[in-house]
Amino acid sequence: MHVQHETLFDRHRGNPLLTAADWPYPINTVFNAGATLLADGSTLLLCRVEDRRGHSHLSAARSRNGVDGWLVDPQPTLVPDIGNHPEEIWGIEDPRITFVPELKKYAIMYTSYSRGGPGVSLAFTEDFHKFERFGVIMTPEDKDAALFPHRVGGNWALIHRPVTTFGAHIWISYSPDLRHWGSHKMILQARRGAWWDANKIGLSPPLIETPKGWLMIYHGVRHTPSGCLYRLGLALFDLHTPEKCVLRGDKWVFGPEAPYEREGDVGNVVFPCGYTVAPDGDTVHLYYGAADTCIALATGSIRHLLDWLQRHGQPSAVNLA
Ligand code: BMA
Repeated sequence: MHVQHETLFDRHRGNPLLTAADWPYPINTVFNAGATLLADGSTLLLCRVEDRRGHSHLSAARSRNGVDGWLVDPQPTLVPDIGNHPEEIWGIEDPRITFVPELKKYAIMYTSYSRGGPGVSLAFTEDFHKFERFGVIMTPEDKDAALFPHRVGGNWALIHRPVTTFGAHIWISYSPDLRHWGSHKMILQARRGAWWDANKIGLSPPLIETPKGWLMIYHGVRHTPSGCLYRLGLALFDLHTPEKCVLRGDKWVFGPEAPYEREGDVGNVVFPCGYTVAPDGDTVHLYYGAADTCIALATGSIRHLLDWLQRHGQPSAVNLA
């Protein structure tokens, strides 16, 4: 008997939702979009758009139902501002959006591709038309960052993924004012050897706040003789002490299978940067870049994800030794 693996995310039958053909101006590819619900209940994707130079900018696409009828901004929405921000010289990539009720603004953490490598930049917006840039908040090499929606123990908090000679692991940092960051702590470590998440992991979309804790969907990168494999795993962090990993699953839960995930500019990549939660408070719409070429949607249930972690997860301690 062949026992199937549990399916935690269902691909939308309309996938891919957005491709270069949907763009009002010539582009190479569109992928890795941040996502949020707007005040009127519609969905906004802030898409990473790569031009034919190889540089990326961000463009907004809006839809009533988050599935179809996308209206893409006629011009790029947020473009590198090289004059004021030389760190954006080779483009801006992979945005993660967090609505911050205290500020009544959306925070956007994105990768600024500088001569020194990728760093983490922060910008705020109220409407996705005008943006206020805070510049680089984590120096290269660092990426895969997202802000928490509210303060934790009085301080702002952010997840990010600095790269050191010791590997690419997930860290948390705190700030009193969103500009000065410290109290850095590694919170989730890449495994070693044959594991699907060996050597290099990173936050995928922003954390999902649940009564059980902060639910993290993270990517693991497996280097194979025919290239990298990007897959997703789950971890849960303590609600009040988010540096404490309460549960981590051993197995990946979503990986490249569909043709649009297998083939593209960078094949075998699923890379979500955003999600929205439906009015039922449980259904999560995960928007992901597929093969660095298009944007796709998979749907899951927060309850099922937590339930899976409860059954398959274990506490995971960081080992700095
Ligand atoms: C990562 C990021 C993502 C990209 C992925 C696969 O390092 O740069 O933007 O989707 O590689 O190429």
